[in-house]
Amino acid sequence: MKLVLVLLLMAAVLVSCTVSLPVDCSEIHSSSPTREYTIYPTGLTSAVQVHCDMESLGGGWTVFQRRLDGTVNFYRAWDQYRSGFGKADGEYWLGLENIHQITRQRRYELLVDMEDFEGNKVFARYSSFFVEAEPHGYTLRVSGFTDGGAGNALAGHNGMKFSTFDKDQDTWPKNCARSFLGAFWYAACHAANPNGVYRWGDDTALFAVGVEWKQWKGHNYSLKAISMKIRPVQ
Ligand SMILES: [Ca+2]
Repeated sequence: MKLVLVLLLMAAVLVSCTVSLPVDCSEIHSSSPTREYTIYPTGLTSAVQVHCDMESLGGGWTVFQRRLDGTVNFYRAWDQYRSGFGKADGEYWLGLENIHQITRQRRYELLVDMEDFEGNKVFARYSSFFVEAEPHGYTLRVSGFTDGGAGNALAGHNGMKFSTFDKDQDTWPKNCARSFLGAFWYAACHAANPNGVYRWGDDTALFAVGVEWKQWKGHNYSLKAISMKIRPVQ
């Protein structure tokens, strides 16, 4: 009898722990600092480290893409973009499956923060962001643009499937990922190339291969920093 009670108590504790596991950064206490946290997109066995932005526009943002110093190679294959790579305290990609699993649960908004090498900072905000399941090519659904000075570089990427150099799902006869040295929801091909080559500002040697947001700095300026982050819509 005593053993049964102990087991029941343990089960209750386990259930309450499971219930309180954060799915994303919005479920981590709002007074917590901006840093790395563990989230659980699909329950107990799905732990993954992310950078939580607890400051921008009220905080609670889960960063799924981050460039800041060129230390991580982003020219990677499909499997890597599917499952994620890099480190949560530096440059990283959270992974398409995680992004899909998080955004399928509730309605999310997207914030894209960026900075050039002169210290200027702008952003683009979208009131709706969703990534479809893998059988649908992890198609991007983004809308409801608000301009924070960056311009709307994602307009032409809405409705596109994700492409890597070894998985061409773009709408161009050639391979966008190979030609522009990144991986993204390419069309034919891009106005935003956040996973392109980190190349320290102005560079015209190779066309449109840098970390770019065309509507702000054009196709030959590679940004110093960019981060893409999501938060449930209240
Ligand atoms: Ca193609």
